[in-house]
Amino acid sequence: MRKINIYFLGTAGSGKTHLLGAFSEWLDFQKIDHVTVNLDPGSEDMPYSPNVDIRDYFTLDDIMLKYGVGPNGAQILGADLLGAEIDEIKEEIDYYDVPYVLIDTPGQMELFTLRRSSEIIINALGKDSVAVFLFDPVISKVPDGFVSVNFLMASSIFRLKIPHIPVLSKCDLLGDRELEKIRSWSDPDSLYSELGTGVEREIFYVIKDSGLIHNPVPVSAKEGFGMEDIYDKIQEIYYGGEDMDRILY
Ligand SMILES: Nc1nc2c(ncn2[C@@H]2O[C@H](COP(=O)(O)OP(=O)(O)OP(=O)(O)O)[C@@H](O)[C@H]2O)c(=O)[nH]1
Ligand SMILES: [Mg+2]
Repeated sequence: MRKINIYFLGTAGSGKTHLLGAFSEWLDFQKIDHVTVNLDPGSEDMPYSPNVDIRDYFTLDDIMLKYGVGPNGAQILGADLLGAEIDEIKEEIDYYDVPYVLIDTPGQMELFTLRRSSEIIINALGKDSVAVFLFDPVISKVPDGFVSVNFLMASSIFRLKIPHIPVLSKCDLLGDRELEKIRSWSDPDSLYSELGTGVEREIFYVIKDSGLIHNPVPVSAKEGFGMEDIYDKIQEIYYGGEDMDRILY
């Protein structure tokens, strides 16, 4: 069966783990088969029980003990060790004959996006891959924060070379007016009028010309909304006959 890998990516605490859990519940409800994979060795108190779990191989505590490093060093080593375990993880995933693989990534996104192991993982698990990229609402509700997260997503696209679906997570925390404002920023002119002068405007011209500004899909793991939108976007990307380059950039 064709498997589509769905990576949940975003800044620390943006809601990756809970969104994966909510999306998995929604798929269960729709009777759509899938498998959940946790690639975060530091994960605790998860809202779902992963079918495949990197913590069965090692945890951050194991790494700190074994290599005598602190929590930050352990995160970096953990990201690199992930790449070394990927063949066994793939074997575990392949045991399930399902169309969707939901993959939780380590807390700090740069551990996944900027280190070489991500390339090894994506290549090993298969080219039918998509990233659900979370915009943290607390960061994204101010114009320069919104632009900065767009740059982070651009860097993730640049690095991973897979289609990205931008989502605005934890939308239940935003008021209607805040949400409306964020949505209005998909129109560059509206964003321009809210940015400061100087370097902010210089950067604005870069992103306006490159088409880097994306309008994230509002979702909430807590209230369970937006799941169908994520699913529809994945269908569009993989079964809509779109040109992949156009979707990527
Ligand atoms: N109100 C609200 N809170 C949420 C939602 N999703 C996640 N949270 C909370 O946000 C915090 C972080 O959520 P996680 O899902 O652990 O985020 P993460 O990106 O996986 O975090 P790390 O892996 O630690 O970087 C937790 O306290 C969650 O309860 C949501 O949809 N609404
Ligand atoms: Mg997490």
